[in-house]
Amino acid sequence: MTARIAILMGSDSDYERLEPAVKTLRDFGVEPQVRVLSAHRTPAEALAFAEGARAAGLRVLLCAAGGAAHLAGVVAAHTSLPVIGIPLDNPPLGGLDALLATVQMPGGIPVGTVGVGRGGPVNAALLALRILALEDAGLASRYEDFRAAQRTKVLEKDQALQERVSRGSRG
Ligand code: RP5
Repeated sequence: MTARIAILMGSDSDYERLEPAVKTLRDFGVEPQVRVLSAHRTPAEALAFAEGARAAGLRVLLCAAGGAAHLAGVVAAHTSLPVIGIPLDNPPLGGLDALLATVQMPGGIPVGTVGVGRGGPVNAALLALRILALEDAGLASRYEDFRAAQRTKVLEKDQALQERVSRGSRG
């Protein structure tokens, strides 16, 4: 089946932090295309990918990079598909450099940017799913199930924590 979501990363060293995004998409039955494409090291290939993405059937592009993270911006400059940037928390600046490079796009070339750290890749995947769900009723319904399950899980944790604290107060 043609992939609707691509996860692009600047280096294979980024992949470990992006596995939760792949897992999140798979949990919804959406298989992503996953590629290493660097704005700096393979600029011609990154550009060709971005230019061909819509015709290839892709609908949302997730672009992750650390350091001087130009991948999302360069890809967004060469496609009109929605691009979500995932700044990665590389040393020595802990992702601040990647965050600023990804989020501070010039007006006219939008890149939706998720947070640095553990939640970022998962939120990028969830945001991409929300976009696809606009025109996919089955996916929209699975997304509502996910929200309901998440709510139940948090309510259970709240209950468990209240019981734990009240046991502690009884000494
Ligand atoms: C960025 O440079 C990549 O996205 C990666 O986060 C960083 C370092 O890459 P490697 O030196 O580990 O290949 O383009």
